[in-house]
This record gives sequence, C-alpha cells and structure tokens, in this order.
Amino acid sequence: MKQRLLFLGPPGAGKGTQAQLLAAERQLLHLSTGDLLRGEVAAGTELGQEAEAVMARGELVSDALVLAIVRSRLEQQAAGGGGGWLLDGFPRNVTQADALRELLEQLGQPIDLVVLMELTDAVLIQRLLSRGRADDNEAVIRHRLEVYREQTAPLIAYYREAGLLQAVEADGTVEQIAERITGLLP
Ligand code: B4P
Repeated sequence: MKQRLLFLGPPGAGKGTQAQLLAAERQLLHLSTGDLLRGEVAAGTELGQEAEAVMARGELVSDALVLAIVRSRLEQQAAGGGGGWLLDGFPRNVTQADALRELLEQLGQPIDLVVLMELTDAVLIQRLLSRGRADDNEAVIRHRLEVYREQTAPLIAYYREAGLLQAVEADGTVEQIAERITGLLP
C-alpha cells in the first residue's frame, strides 16, 4: 500500500483540503508546513515572528526553518514505529527536495508517490480570494503564483524523472477530486 505521499501543486489547488481527508481516511500523519508555520505565528514564537512577514508577502520562509520543523516531525514518526505520512506544501523548492531525499534515505523511508494537483490560474485566484486568509489578497496571490512557477514548479520534472509523479485535474468538487486521488492509491 502506498503510505508515504507528497502533494504538490500551486497555492489554492486544494492540497490542504485533500490531504486532510486522505490522512484521516488512511490514518496517515498529515504534515502541512503552511499549517505548522501559521501555528507558530499564532503562538507568537520566535520562529513565528520570523515567518509572519515573509508569509504575508507571499514569499517562501527560509529553508533552514522549514527543514528543522519537518525533520523533527518525521524523525518522531519514524521513532514511534514509522507509520505512513502525507507531506502537504513541502518541499517547495529543489533545496528542500534534496534535503528531504537525504533525510528519508537516513530514515529508510522512501516516498511512494507524488500527487501533482493541476489547476488554471483563474480558478486558483478565485478560490483563494473567497478563502480570505491574511495572505489571500490579489497582489499577494499573484506573487505566490510567480514564486510557485519559479521555485516549486521545477519539482514536477524532479519527481517525474524519479518515476514518482502522477497528476490529477484539481477542478471539480472536493469529492470528485478525492476520488481521482484515491484512484491512484490501490
Ligand atoms: P500553504 O499553507 O501551503 O497554502 P496554499 O498553497 O495557499 O493552499 P492549498 O493548496 O493547501 O489550498 P487549500 O486546500 O487551502 O502555504 C502558505 C504560505 O506558507 C506560503 O505562501 C509560504 O509563505 C509558507 N510556506 C508553506 N510551506 C512552505 C515551505 N515548505 N517552505 C517555505 N515556505 C512555506 O484550498 C484553497 C481554497 O480552496 C480553500 O478555501 C478551500 O476551501 C478551497 N477549495 C479546496 N478544494 C476546492 C474545490 N474542489 N472546489 C472549490 N473550492 C475548493
């Protein structure tokens, strides 16, 4: 069974929405770097203070910061018997992907599948505007899409070349998209 998964896609593609459903259904650890960072901001930690302004601009938080968070959670999971996990919103660039590969080699837990969620800019912008989170105004959304194209989209070729990538059309109802994703996971 495929139980070490990674969700990739532009901001607003619904990675968080689908990851939450699938993780609950299959009892996987759901690791969303966006949620973890927002948690740090809400708690007013030093890390959160550092991340807050960067997130509000729609840019990527420093690799070292994000990597430290992910490393500790995955090490904990491996130490606790090594159940499955679902990474949502991480990695966001090639440096993070290389660091993840190295960490997973150390833990002996290779990725089983990378799900790419594809959606047009017009639908993405519409969804994010109606979500209305602090970093969801039109100028910041457009900047996040540029950051995605420049820094995150190269991971599509990265994981395709590794033979791990499968794409799903992310337009439709939440249920329809969930079905497309579970269709990739026998
Ligand atoms: P994230 O929290 O990862 O958020 P996202 O990409 O904007 O959203 P996602 O794709 O998960 O969409 P969602 O399900 O919410 O990142 C936020 C910021 O954190 C980044 O800009 C960055 O600053 C920082 N960050 C995070 N990870 C980082 C990393 N690894 N390195 C550095 N910085 C990092 O869905 C969007 C909306 O659409 C919701 O309102 C949802 O209800 C709706 N929706 C979902 N599915 C739908 C459907 N089928 N139909 C209609 N609406 C739908």
